[in-house]
Amino acid sequence: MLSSFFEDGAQAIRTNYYPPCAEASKVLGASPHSDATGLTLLLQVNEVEGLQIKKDEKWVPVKPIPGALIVNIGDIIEIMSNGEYKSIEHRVVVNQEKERLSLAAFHSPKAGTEIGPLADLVRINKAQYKTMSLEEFLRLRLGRKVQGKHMLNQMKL
Ligand SMILES: O=C(O)CCC(=O)C(=O)O
Repeated sequence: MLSSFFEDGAQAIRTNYYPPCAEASKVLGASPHSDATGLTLLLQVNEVEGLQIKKDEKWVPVKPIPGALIVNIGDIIEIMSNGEYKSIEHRVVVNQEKERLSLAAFHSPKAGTEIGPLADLVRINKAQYKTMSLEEFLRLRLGRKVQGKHMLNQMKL
């Protein structure tokens, strides 16, 4: 079962601060990427808009809702679910007048986990992704420029 890989897994928390920018239309706060995690929980702390998700090849803003957590599917869930659940590509735009704060909690499986389509799923459908250790997956990911879903696409068979 998918959840069992995340028992005793790791949680990493990052605070993001985006200062106001006079040239807001010319820059990005965060480049397009999907998270190299299982699930990410994200809080748009001071309720300033900025997060956008890619849907049908268009960037769609995610309006902050006070106190609401956004749940983003990461690449590890896409791979383990053999593509049944897709990781979400997202980016952050900045605001001309207002600063923005967000808090992201990234959840990964325990060390030593094999990252690949779950055995039960590949009995039904052909594996769509390569399998490698979590450590190798993270080494590959961290050694590359963040560029949309590029790294995940390279794991496709
Ligand atoms: O600031 C946000 O809303 C998103 C942050 C993000 O994508 C990240 O920390 O990886």
